[in-house]
Amino acid sequence: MEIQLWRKILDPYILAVDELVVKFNHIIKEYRESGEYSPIEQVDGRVKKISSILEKAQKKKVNLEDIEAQIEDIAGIRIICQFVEDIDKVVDIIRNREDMEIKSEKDYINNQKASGYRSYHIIIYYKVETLKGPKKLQAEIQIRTLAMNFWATIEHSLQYKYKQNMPEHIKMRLLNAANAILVLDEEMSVVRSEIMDSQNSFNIKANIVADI
Ligand code: 0O2
Repeated sequence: MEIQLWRKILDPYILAVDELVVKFNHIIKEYRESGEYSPIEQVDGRVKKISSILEKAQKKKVNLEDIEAQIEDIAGIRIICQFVEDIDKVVDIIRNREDMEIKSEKDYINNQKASGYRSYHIIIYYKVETLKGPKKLQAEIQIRTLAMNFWATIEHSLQYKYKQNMPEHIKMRLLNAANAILVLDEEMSVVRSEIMDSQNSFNIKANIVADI
């Protein structure tokens, strides 16, 4: 396929990613401006590279004309949270939005992949307006903690380095690291709930003092 044709196909996806990143960043802003804790720490987005789309299409035996329907992550959004509990809140925010229609969800948080990968994936339908009119396309939203993202980033670059031939001892190390990440996220959740408890009791005491 010619590069011009690819540009035409990918242009609405670039728009979708830009819009979605703006919208999620706005959620962070709304929380922070009202003095509330934001369950979203950071948002990132990308349009899949043509070479990666072709590679995935080949792997999944998808014809060129079916690429947009079959490759769900041409548009990709990554939402990073501080704590595991925040992930459920973000999922609820997405479920309640009228501009994002959920197609499917994959819970790799409670069902860790064999590699050790953990993340929550939502495929949405999202409508963009183009010169030719509205276009409904698919986008993948990955939601994970800072710690899960650390693991996935390192593992992804190792996958890239080794392709299909990652040595067994590295796979084992990565699985060990994934377990350590799980423990780290659990520990941080305990710290979080203790901070919340002490903040609540501080607020209650402050209110009592104010009432006197
Ligand atoms: P890239 O380079 O990040 O875009 P399926 O047909 O459902 O079995 P599919 O469509 O790959 O497989 O869906 P899945 O498993 O939900 O994975 C989608 C994306 O999640 C991947 O996109 C990765 O970004 C991420 N992911 C899934 N498994 C792993 C993993 O083991 N390690 C890391 N680091 N990331 C993972 P791409 O296109 O594979 O890669």
